[in-house]
Amino acid sequence: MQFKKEPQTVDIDIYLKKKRKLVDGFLRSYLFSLKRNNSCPKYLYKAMAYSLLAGGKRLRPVFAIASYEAAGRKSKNILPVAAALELIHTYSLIHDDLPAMDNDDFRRNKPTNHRVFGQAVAILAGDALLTDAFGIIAKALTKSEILINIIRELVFACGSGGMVGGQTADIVFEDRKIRKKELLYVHTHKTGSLIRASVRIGAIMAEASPAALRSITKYGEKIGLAYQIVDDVLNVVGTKEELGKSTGTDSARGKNTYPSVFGLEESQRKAESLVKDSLKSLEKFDKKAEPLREIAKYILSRRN
Ligand code: GRG
Repeated sequence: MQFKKEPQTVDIDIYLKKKRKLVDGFLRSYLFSLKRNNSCPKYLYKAMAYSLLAGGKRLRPVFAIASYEAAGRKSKNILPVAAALELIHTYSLIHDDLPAMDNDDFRRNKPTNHRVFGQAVAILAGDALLTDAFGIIAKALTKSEILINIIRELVFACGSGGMVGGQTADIVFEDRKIRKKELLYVHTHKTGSLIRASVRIGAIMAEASPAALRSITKYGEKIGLAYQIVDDVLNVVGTKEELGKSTGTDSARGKNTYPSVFGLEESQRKAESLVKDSLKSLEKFDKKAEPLREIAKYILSRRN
């Protein structure tokens, strides 16, 4: 989709690069501390580091940082919390790729974790990343009531009523015709809930007003759904080289996706309309929300 070219206050490519560098720096220091304290078995450490440093886009941490900035804060205190979101996301990808789930051989342009380390270690690496994420958050420099709210957000977003619920529904609904309401549940939970939580956590950490938090939540809901619709579309029209993972896998597995239910064009239209809505929800924000706005547009044009 082409948005009207307006004078850009933020170069989104530079912004994303800068924030990814910060997140990567934190992830490396976290891995270094695992290595140094000797209580994490070397093989487990290697499996965790393999997937964590495989070169993801770091979008969930960037969402949290951009939302924190949109709500008026600039301190580095958000960084550990933001990076912890990447641990959770990476855990979900490792488990999602397992033979019992999507059975994928490639992720982030590399063989999947279980293909390198075996299923048992891959499962455990995912478990360790998920658990350590909460350990990192518990040490974040913020008020204890804010910490509790952040943890509550994540439990809600990742647990049975969030990401794991969405993933379960996705698997249970495979190979049967799905209702549109069920497809919406899968997408908003499997992918949308962690993205929604990422922007909410940035705003909560910035102590945003209730009205600002509501607007950012709306942005997160729209953009979270748009993200998975675009992912579905790319699974059909993308290339393995660009995406770093196999394509055409959804239809081969009989998965219910936006293109399989609505067709490609309608799916693309829905993603565009969700991005428009997400931008609308930020109307009351000033230029500090420009990165959030630009990320929303980037999502429609992404090729990986
Ligand atoms: C609890 C056993 C158990 C499993 C949980 C929750 C879960 C498994 C899987 C999550 C579902 C999932 C992987 C959804 C797809 C979301 C998605 C679009 C992934 C790709 O994210 P990107 O594009 O990838 O941000 P990079 O590689 O850039 O991080």
